[in-house]
Amino acid sequence: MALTIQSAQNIFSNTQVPSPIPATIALFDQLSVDDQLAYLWYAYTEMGKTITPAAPGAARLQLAESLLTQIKKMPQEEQTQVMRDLANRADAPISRSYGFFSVNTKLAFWYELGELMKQGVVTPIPSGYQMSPGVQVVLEATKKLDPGQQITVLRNTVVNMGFDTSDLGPSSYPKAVEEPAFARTAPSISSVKIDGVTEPAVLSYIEAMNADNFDKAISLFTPEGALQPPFQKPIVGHKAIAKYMREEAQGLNMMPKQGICEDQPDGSKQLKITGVVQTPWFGVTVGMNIAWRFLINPEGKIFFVAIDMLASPEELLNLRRV
Ligand code: 45D
Repeated sequence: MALTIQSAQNIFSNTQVPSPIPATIALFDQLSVDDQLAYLWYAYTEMGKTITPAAPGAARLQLAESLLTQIKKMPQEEQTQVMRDLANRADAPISRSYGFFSVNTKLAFWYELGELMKQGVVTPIPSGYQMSPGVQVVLEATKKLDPGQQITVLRNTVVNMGFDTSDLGPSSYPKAVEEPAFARTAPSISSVKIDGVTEPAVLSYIEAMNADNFDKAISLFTPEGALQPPFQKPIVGHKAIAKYMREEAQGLNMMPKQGICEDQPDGSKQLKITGVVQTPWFGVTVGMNIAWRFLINPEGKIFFVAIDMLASPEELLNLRRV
């Protein structure tokens, strides 16, 4: 029987625990725009007491510079309007330019805006703002998340802001810009060991990803293979996966710890591996507990891999089907 992405998505589904991240984002989505901006500012500054992202380098900031320069020159009410437009995904000039940014440029933009807010150059919260009780509810839900989950919520809100440019024709795209590379915080481990797993495709995948060798990682996939990032639809085919990895998987430090491998009658294998991933934005200070669910075809190629955020550290050991 031919492997399908749809059935691959469900492997090990009965070992999965629902993550509290989508529930938190759903609460956030219900807030009014001003409440959303206030929530984000409080959540970001609260989180900043224990963990702060690494400052983006000058090269990355440069990609956001023209927008930041415009915002700095604006009177307070206009600055607030820009942020409302971003949160509303409005079709306004700055919100539209932002919509074309890569994930990491969006994060760098907000990082710098946050610095300007701390310096008093940009206003964090609309003047005369009155907090509604809903903000407190989302803040309380956020406090219960671990740091890896908190930065995922923030990243998600940053990614979703700005005008949605995905439906615009290619003729409206600005010229693609070369993204600067992340400096690696830790030397990549050259021989990966995962308790319970010897599958060569999986070990080679982790090794390649830890060296940002995306060509090597892609070569391990079948041509119609797919990669499903947390809370997203599968990304299908070598070209699309390569583009995604170059934009979003650079500088990650992947530390798989243990896994199980189940041989299927058709010669394919299903593996679930749990471990910790660090993002170059936070380095060793934040570990994200994740699972990889691999479907390896009978020829030893990756047909499918899903990356899931785990609900809790206990889930790291939750490999068996019940
Ligand atoms: O005033 O095997 C706000 C894949 C607004 C690849 C702000 C992967 C208000 C395959 C925005 C709040 C990539 C899928 C200010 C593995 C406001 C693979 C500023 C997994 C000032 C394993 C906010 C990778 C700021 C994973 C500056 C799981 C926020 C990667 C900054 C996860 C937030 C990476 C930052 C994550 C968040 C990175 C920098 C979750 C970064 C998060």
